Amino acid sequence: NVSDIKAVKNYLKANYVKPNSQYTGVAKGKNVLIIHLESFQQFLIDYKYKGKYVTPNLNKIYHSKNSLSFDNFFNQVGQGKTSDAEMMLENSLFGLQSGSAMSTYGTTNTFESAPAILSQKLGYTTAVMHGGTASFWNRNNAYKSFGYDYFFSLNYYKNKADYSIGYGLKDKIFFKESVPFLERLPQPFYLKMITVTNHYPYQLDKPNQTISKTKTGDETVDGYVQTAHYLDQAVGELMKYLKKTGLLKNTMLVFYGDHYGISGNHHAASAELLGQKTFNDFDNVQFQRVPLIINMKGLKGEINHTYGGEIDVLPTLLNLLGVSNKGMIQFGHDLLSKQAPQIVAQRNGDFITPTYTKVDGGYYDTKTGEKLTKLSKKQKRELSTINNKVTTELSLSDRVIEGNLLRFYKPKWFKYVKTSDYSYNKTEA
Ligand code: GP9
Ligand code: MN
Repeated sequence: NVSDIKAVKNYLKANYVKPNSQYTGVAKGKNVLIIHLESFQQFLIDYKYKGKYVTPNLNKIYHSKNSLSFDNFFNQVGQGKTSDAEMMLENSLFGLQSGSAMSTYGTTNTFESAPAILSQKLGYTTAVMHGGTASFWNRNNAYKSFGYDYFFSLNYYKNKADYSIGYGLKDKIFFKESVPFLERLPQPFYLKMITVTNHYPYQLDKPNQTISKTKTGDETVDGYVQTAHYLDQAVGELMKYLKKTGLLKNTMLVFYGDHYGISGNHHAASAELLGQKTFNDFDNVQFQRVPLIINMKGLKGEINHTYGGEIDVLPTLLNLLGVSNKGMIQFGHDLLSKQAPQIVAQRNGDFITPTYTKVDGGYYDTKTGEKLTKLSKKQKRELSTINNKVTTELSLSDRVIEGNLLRFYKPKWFKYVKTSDYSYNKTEA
């Protein structure tokens, strides 16, 4: 109820992190194209298998002088997987301890999401393109609550037997068939394109297997380099198109890996992929890092080592677009801020900071990977502060979602989204 939202507002106000004014508005008026790299892990960047780079296109974008590439960026999803990533990126609200927030609360909750903010503040046209079925993760309803103008799901695409694999259209076909929709999008647009081919168990038809499988003997791991390579080729084709059409000149690209691909149950295979003798829970946290790459013509790029996560993407993008998120209920902060707290909460209460990593209840030294068994008084104090912050933010975020608290509070300028204003199916009038 109303007093709950007051507690949330007071906490966020007290912990507000000032965005980096050097970057405020540098992307103002640009299109925003979010490219959701399904199950794409950071270790793939610059990774070679049998002397061949697995992801040459993304490597090039990662190292570009116009890219802000975050190499200490972590996924923070829970059981909601892709939908938790979407909930975080669109709202800077965490997914839930169990289940999918987007499925359970996406239809009925009030949100103040990226599409609504950008359309109300800056007149953006907003859209999602995804070669999967519209109802998966309740997207067809949640996107209306988020205020997306358009949602091009599988029923908008030409689909034939060998066009799809796993959860939807193969990425190269998806990107290619998205072109007519992209071309008709009024600018400036905020567009999210969701890929699927690089998804467990990483199957791919022979003609598309253009890099050999790894030989760890773990069949759900050995296909990963093939589907990652395929996704990278698809990204390469999309970049060619964006260059040819001039869209690269006026579009800020945001690539992110939504969560890990190889789960924590494949330590032996993961060790082999990395050429490591041992591989423990701490190694797995490093291994499951995902990339965040913000690429835009004219952007002063760098490899940015700030520790952050998916909860921080929206505040970072809003600052780049010149939109202040002051007074908004967002649990993340600008990753470019000099005051970034660098505490990356995990949905289960674990966390990563530049000094400490808490995983499965154990503490490690983030720099050395050494397990901390005897904690000094100072370490105990620091760790209890961090634990406190993590559990407080997760529980406040849960209260916002489970209590649907945004219906009690909005910034003055924000107009609540009416889901009945949106319809996505071609057949709907
Ligand atoms: C399906 C796809 C599922 O639309 O997004 O991805 P997942 O949540 O399983 O990673
Ligand atoms: Mn996913």
